[in-house]
Amino acid sequence: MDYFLTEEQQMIVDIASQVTDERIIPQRAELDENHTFPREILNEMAQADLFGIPIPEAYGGFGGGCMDIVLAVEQIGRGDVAVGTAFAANFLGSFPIMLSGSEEQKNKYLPEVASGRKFAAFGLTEANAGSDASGIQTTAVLDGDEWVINGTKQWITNGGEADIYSVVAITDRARGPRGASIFILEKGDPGFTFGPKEKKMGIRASSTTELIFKDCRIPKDRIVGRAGTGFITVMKTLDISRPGIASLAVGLAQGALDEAVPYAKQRRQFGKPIIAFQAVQHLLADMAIGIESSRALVYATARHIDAHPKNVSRVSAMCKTCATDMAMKVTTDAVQVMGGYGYMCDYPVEKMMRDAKILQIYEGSNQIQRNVIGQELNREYS
Ligand code: COS
Repeated sequence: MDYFLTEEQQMIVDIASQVTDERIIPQRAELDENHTFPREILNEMAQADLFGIPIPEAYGGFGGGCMDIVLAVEQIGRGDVAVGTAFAANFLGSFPIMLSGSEEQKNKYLPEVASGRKFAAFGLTEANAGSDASGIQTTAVLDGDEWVINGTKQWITNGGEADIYSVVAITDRARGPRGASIFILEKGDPGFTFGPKEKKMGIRASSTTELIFKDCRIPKDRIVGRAGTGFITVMKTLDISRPGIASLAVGLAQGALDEAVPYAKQRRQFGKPIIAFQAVQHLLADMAIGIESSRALVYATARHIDAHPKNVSRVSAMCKTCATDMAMKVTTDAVQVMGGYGYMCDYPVEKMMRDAKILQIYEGSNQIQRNVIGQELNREYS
């Protein structure tokens, strides 16, 4: 389908697609098997200027919008959701600085991310605060000219690999969500260490660790925005980041269809290729319908966010939920089309099915997304 991309957008697609076909797809099985962080590939993506996509031009980026991000991320996701996750987490970690950071913070950190010299990450989740994001326990206390941070963040993408971390901590517990603040942590800050790499069902090449803060002292000016505004910045960050997860899902599902159709054409049973059987054709047709409808929604959402960046929670939640549920179904059906071969690690679809699951969970479970949508509907029709 023609989505009327601009010349620049088509260029983003072409560059991301080339990295995917030439570098990611040939290596993805090995990266997954060995749980290897794809630093080399990410460095190449940085050299191709993909890291600068959403960073404003004033800070060394391309000044692109949500639509530009989803186009790049979709292509990377077509190759490997683990690489796509490691890539997109740089934007998740940078959005708080872009949205609420000081001029000094933007000048110091954003050019490093845009060039890919430094990787970024986002630290919100804790052992007892996942969906209940405002229930975090990590604290930050001002002591003279320094903040002292204590607590542990869990399941942080790019943990240990990133250099710059946007971390959420409580500065005033009595104020609930209005008592949370965001801080910029740098790898190497005293009292800041990492847990071991988690072993995961899927996206094994991406790094997931704890961030551990024990009397970690950072300069006073590392707070992002005013104290107490952190939760709102977190919510705004997730609103603009979730379409990226949706586009990973669209890419992943496209990758699964790209495996399933050629297989169905060459696999012969009962004297003919299995694609000649209507049962298989219908599975493939439903996969194609799901992918194209999700892609259309993701692009429409991204364009809406670029045109109207305020109050985008509902559209963002809708596209994340729709596309990631679709990707789970499409990758499961790709395994079904390929039968016993699909279940074997020799073919990529079993990995795709494992990778799909996290998309329904991270950056807000799809149940939380439905809450956000439902609550807005409740307000709209009151
Ligand atoms: N944009 C701006 N402000 C927002 C917002 C948004 N999208 N969503 C909520 N807020 C504001 C609210 O208006 C409220 O402000 P006031 O204090 O002025 O009333 C404040 O934030 C708290 O909102 P709410 O009461 O809805 O917060 P809850 O604690 O009930 O949180 C949700 C509910 C669902 C919003 C939240 O817990 C959530 O998104 N959870 C999922 C978190 C997540 O994605 N985790 C995964 C992270 S991995 S990267």
